[in-house]
Amino acid sequence: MIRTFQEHQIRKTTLLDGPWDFVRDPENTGLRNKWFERFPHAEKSLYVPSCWNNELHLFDYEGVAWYKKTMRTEDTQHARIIFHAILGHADVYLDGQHLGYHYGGYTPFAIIIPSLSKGDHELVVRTDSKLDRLTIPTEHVDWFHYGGIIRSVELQFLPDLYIDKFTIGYELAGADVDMKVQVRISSLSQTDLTTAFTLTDEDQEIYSGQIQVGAGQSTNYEVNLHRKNVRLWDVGKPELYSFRACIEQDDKIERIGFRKIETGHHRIHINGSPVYLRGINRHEEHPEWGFAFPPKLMQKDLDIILEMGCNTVRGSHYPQSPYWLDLLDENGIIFWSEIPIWGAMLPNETVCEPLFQERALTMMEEMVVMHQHHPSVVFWSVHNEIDSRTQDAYEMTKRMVELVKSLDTSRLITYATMHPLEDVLLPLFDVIGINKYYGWYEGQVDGFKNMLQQFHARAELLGAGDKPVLMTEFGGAGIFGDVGWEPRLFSEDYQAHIVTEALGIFRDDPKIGGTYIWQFADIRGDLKSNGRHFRDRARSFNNKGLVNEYRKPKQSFREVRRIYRSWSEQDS
Ligand code: ADA
Repeated sequence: MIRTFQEHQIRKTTLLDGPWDFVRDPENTGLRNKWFERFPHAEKSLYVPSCWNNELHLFDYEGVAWYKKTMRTEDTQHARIIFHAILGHADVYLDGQHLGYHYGGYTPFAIIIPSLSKGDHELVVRTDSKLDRLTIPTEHVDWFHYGGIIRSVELQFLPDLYIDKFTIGYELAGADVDMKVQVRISSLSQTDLTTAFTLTDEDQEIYSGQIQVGAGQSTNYEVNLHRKNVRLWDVGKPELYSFRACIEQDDKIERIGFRKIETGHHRIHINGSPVYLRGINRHEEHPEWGFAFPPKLMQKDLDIILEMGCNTVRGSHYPQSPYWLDLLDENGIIFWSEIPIWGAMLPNETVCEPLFQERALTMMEEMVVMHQHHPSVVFWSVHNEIDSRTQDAYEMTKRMVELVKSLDTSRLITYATMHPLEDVLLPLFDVIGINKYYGWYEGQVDGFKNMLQQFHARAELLGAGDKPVLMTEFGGAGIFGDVGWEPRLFSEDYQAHIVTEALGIFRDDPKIGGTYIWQFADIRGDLKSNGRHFRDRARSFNNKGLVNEYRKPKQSFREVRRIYRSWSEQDS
C-alpha cells in the first residue's frame, strides 16, 4: 500500500508488486547489450518491493542488478508507470526501448506511455546501488545502503485528458483560510478538448468550472477559495481535510491539514502555541526488509513511539514513505524530513562538485513535491553533519535553502550540525539542529553544558541567537540484553545513563526547544570487513537504538518513556 487512503476514485490503477525476475550484473555487461538477450534465465524471483540484500547470498551485493516483469494491457490505452522508489540509478525499458532514467532513492518518478498496445509487455528495470564520491549519500555513510526497488511500482491507465498536478496551498488567519488550488490538466489527445472541472471537500462540491486543453498540451488552472472557521490540525489533535479534483474522466484526491508554523522565544509554535519537541531519530529500516519497510510495521513503530511519549520524529536521513507520513498526519505528530546528504566524512571537494549539487537540489525538490501536503511535515532539512565551517558549504547550502524557499514558505528550513562552535551556516536557517555525543565519542555527558553555553554566545554574535535550537542527535550504543550492576561501555545501563543525563541538561536549558535522541531502533551498519570506518559497530549494527532492530525495548527506552511522559504532563 502506498497511502493510507485512496488517491483516485475514477482513475484505474493497479500495483505491479509481487514476484519479478532478478539477475545481478556485477561486471555491468548488460549496459551495452540488452539484458533480456544476455540473461535469458533469471537468477531468482524477487518480491517487489524489497531490498535484494535481505536475500540469501546477496547480503553484501552492491552494484548493477536487472528486474523484469511482464505486464498486460487489456486494450490499447495510455499507461503511466510510477516507480515509488528505486535505490540509486534506475533505467527503465519497455519492450526493449529505453524510456527513462532517474537518480535518487526515496522519491517517485513516473513514465507515460501514450497508446500502449493491447497485450503483454516486458518491463525491465536496471538499477545500480553503487555508491561513490558523488552519489548521495556518498560511499562513506553510517548505514547500510541497500539496493533494489524499495517501494511499490504502480500502473495507471490515463484517459485522453488527465490530472497531471493538483496542489493545495493556503494562508491562515486564525481559523479562516485563503486557499490556492492549482491543477494542471494534460492532454494525450490529437484534438482540442474541453472538460468540466469540480473540486469537492469530502463529498461536497465547493467549486466547478470548465477547462480547455489544446491537443497534446497542458493547461494550468488556479482556484482561489476563502473558507471560514476551519478545523485546525495540531500536535496530538489531528484534523484532516480530503479534497478531490475531478474532470470528466479522471480524478485525484489530496489530503491536507490546516496549521500555522512559526518560531519565537526559542520554540516552535503551532497555531500560535509553543510546542516543546520530544523526539527520536528513525531510520526506515528493518533487518528483514531493509528500506522496503512494510506498512504493518510502520503502524507498530508508531505505536511504540507514541507509547514513549514522543510528539515528533526526525526522518533520519532520507525521505520516508508517504504511508508513514500519512500515519503521522493522522496522529498529530511533527515530522522532520531530510535528504540523504550524510556529511560526517564528506570531503570539501565533493561539496563543490556541480554534479553533487545538482543531485542535491533535485532530491530536495522531489522531496518537497512528494511530501508537500502532509501537515505533519514541519521541517525541511537540507543536510546532516557536513563540514559547516567552510565557505564552500555556505555556497552550496545557500543554493539549497533558496530552492526550498522558492517551493514552500510555510515550513521551517533546517539542518543538523556537528560543528556548533565553528559553524558558519547558522544565519541561513530558521532552526538549528545540533548533533553531539558527549559521554560517547567525546568526554563526559556534562560536557554538553559548556558546549551549549559557548554555542549560545556564538549564535548571539552571529545574529542567530533567537533561533530555536534543537538537539537533533545524542546518545550512545547499548547492546540489547547486556545489563549489569555497573555502567560499562556498550551496556544497556551506560546507554540509559547517557540519554537520561543529556535529556536533563537540555530540558534545563531555556534556549533548547526540543530533543531528538539518536536513535529509535538499532540499524544495520555499513561495516566493510576491510574498511577503516565504523569498526566500533558491534554485530555490524549501529546499536544506539532505544529498541533493538526487532523493536524490543532496552533500558533506555523505559527511561525515555518515563521522562518524555512526565514532560508531556508538565507541558499540557
Ligand atoms: C552521526 C550521524 C548518524 C550516526 C551517528 C552515530 O551523528 O548523523 O547517522 O552515524 O553519528 O551513531 O555515530
